[in-house]
Amino acid sequence: MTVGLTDPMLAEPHRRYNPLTREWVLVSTGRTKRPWLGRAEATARPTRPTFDPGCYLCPGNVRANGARNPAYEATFVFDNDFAALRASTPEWAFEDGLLRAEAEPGTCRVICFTPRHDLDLGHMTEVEARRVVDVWAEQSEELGRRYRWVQVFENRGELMGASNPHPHGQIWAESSIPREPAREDAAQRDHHARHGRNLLLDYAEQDGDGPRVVSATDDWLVIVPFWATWPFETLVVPRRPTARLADLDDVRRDGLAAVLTALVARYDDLFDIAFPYSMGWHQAPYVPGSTAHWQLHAHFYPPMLGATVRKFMVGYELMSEPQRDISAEEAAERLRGASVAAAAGSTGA
Ligand code: H2U
Ligand code: ZN
Repeated sequence: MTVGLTDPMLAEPHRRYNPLTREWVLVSTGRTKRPWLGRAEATARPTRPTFDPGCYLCPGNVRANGARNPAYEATFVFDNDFAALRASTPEWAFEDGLLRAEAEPGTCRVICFTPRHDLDLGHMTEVEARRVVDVWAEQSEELGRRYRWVQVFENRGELMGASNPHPHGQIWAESSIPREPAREDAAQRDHHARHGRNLLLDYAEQDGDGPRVVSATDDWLVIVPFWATWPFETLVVPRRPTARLADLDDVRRDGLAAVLTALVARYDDLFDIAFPYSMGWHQAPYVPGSTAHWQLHAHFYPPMLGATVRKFMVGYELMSEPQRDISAEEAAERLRGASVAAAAGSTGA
């Protein structure tokens, strides 16, 4: 028998299940009464020049390894000069009792989203953001011909380890399927085998018009997932079966560009800071066989609880399981209430 979730139930500490990773998260909403909550005094966002002669990502500038960037006019992709994975790594595997290792050939690239040093996804026009979507898709397909896993991601802000404010992201491609996508692959595969349907499409259908929705169009859903771990975590998911970025047609790519700029604008408006986050795409691994079980999606993991208060995944979270302090429903409500003006303004809408 299913018992309906009631507010009094949710007001008490409880655990929520993440069907994508098959892990639990502890939700302790009573802690929202702590004094740091509420909009902080507006902290002026630093304004950057459109071009910075000292920036290693701006057009025409020299990078740390001495290479010079071209005078690019839209997006620019280059091999990471300090790559964590190398295509030249020879394959090997080692096993001796409990000691196990294997070589990991791969490739790391950097994607400059725009020549403009001062822009970011939240302040781009939809045309500019659409170019980023196209580059993500093209790069994924190209690398997917050589590697099983292609990870597109962006670290935004110093707090998330971004080394430079110039709008950029990264792509790492590798031979193995790493932990997170391996878990998601297994969960989606099992769900599909059991129900003949796609896990995230089922989720979108069940939860796509409820209190956790941030924004929704015919093609896209932005939602604080029921099982969100990070305070203002969101999931961006297409509403129709889609395995990879490259499967998106023109209309859905344009739609995605609009959805992404609006989402980042909302994040920035929430506490009036350039909201730090790590975002990344999970798309079907490039392996032979059916991709019917896989649904393309992006995760946004921002660490902030307030303008100056960061959620640390430390003691209990590291040792036991993740814990969150505000409910997914409250986070969604606040994101819905945040303004998309920065994004809308840039298109003149
Ligand atoms: P992050 O800001 O997300 O760290 O990405 C920037 C990447 O750019 C980083 O991985 C690379 C760093 O290795 N990089 C270069 O490839 N060349 C440079 O001249 C500086 C930084
Ligand atoms: Zn720059």
